[in-house]
Amino acid sequence: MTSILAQPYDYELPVASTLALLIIDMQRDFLESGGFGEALGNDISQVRSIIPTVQQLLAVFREYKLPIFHTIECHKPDLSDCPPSKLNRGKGKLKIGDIGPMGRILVLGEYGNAIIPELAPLPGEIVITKPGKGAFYNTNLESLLHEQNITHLLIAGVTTEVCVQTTMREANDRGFQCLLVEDATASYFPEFKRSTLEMIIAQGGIVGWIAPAQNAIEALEKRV
Ligand code: TIU
Repeated sequence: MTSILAQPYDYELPVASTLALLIIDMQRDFLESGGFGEALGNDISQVRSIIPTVQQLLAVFREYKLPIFHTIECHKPDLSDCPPSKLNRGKGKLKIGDIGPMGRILVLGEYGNAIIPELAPLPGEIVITKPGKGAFYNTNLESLLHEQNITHLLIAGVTTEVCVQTTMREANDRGFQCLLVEDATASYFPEFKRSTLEMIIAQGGIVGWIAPAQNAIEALEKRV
């Protein structure tokens, strides 16, 4: 049995391939200028800093042929899956569905909605399109994970306190053992990232574990 040196205590890695990498919303809409993140008034430089670390994790999972899931936050072109509460939230100059510099904001199939080229999925890697913040809401992610007997998730992506945290809590409630890779997740607000990491591991790991990518990579190297 191998474990990842983690907080609040070591995270035990399963022996069989019941571990997957879940990369949340590393899309142009959140990481590049002219997307949804910037339309909400955010500075995108914070979130771009994790790209090399997510690339490193992705490379290790690919090398060891472990399952990889990517998610995309998006809506249908007719916005029928975007409730008014989400559509009308905020006072930005561009709303979901409006035409921005990278195409329609947060709409599936638009240039700006795609995963950034640095982390583009390869054939065989599953891409979950999700209308909510959590990756389990209105998606088939849970059944796909069960089909592959996945019980353990290493989670990365953006933003830590919104889609990543929501997804991790949803996964935790569904019985998955979740570890958030702390240097492979980012927020537009560093203080929100810090608080989220603290919340996850408080109370004996009420939501799960956190560890730096290097600890996870070292454990995976020992495991295979
Ligand atoms: N605004 C913000 O921080 N995040 C989102 O709207 N979606 C995700 O976190 N992916």
